[in-house]
Amino acid sequence: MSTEQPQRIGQRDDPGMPRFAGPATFALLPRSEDIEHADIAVLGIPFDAGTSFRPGARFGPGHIREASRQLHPYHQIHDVYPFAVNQVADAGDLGVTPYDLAAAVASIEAAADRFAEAGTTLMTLGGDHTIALPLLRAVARKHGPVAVLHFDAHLDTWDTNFGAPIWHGSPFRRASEEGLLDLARCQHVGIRGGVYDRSELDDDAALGFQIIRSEDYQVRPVADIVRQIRDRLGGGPVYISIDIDVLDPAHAPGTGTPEVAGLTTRELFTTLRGLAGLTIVGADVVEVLPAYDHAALTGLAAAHTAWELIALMALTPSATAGAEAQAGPALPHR
Ligand SMILES: [Mn+2]
Repeated sequence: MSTEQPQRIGQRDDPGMPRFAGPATFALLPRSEDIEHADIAVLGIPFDAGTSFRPGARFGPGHIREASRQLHPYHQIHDVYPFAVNQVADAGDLGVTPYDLAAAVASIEAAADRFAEAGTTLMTLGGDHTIALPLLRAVARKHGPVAVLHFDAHLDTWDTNFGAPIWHGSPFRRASEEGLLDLARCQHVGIRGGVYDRSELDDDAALGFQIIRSEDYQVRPVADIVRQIRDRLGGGPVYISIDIDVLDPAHAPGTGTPEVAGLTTRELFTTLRGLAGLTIVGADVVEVLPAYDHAALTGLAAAHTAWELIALMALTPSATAGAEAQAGPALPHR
């Protein structure tokens, strides 16, 4: 255990600039070029060429950043200052071609490799769900096969669509086939709608996933669901992928393939808050479409979801946790 902790640079602290003004980095955190090293980088991937229904997730990262201005430094449920435990920075958007899906996926994978080599964990803002595949390739290259905790209305273990093997409905099938996943430890949460045939559920199980349906939240206590998830994930590395359409359209209307009868933001957050202590090696929040959003509901849900994930990363055993997790914020904030 090291006793010397580097000084973290936290959220913007300018008494002359209210939080609703000025450039919207994620949570008003420093840009990655303004710091020496990021333990966690918030990276936007404005890519939606893999979408099957409504397009527009390419505009998700900017929308989520705008909605993240009200994020504060202290997490009152976990009693932790996430930006003091880890140096978190906004790495901006990754420039990827909108015209060549294979090239885009390759450049996402290469970028994710660079972050992994630098010892930076990615908190990615999508973008459509296709991006989970190249992100998982990089994570598995570093950590070996990982558990995926996948919040979504849909399985996303489908095969091809219009003959295309890589699209936003297939990332976890491809990841499973490529050996990126620990097949005994993957978990869907919030599944409903969008199944063509019962055989898809058999395929999904063979690909390594267990299902907790949206319906479960109506009939089971959340604490019981959390226990099941923790039992499934065990102690190894976990990648958390959150399709914002896991939420009911009442809570997240701005998304590509909305499905009714979904989770509330409170159910999602209570579930996430039950996951302290997992070894989280990467995460994404995807499928935010500002063009279909109202009153920034979806942007707010996504921004705060990303913050919940960053808070969980502060409680990851391998983080530079311990004393500093309970200490005050590294810098003044407002
Ligand atoms: Mn999805």
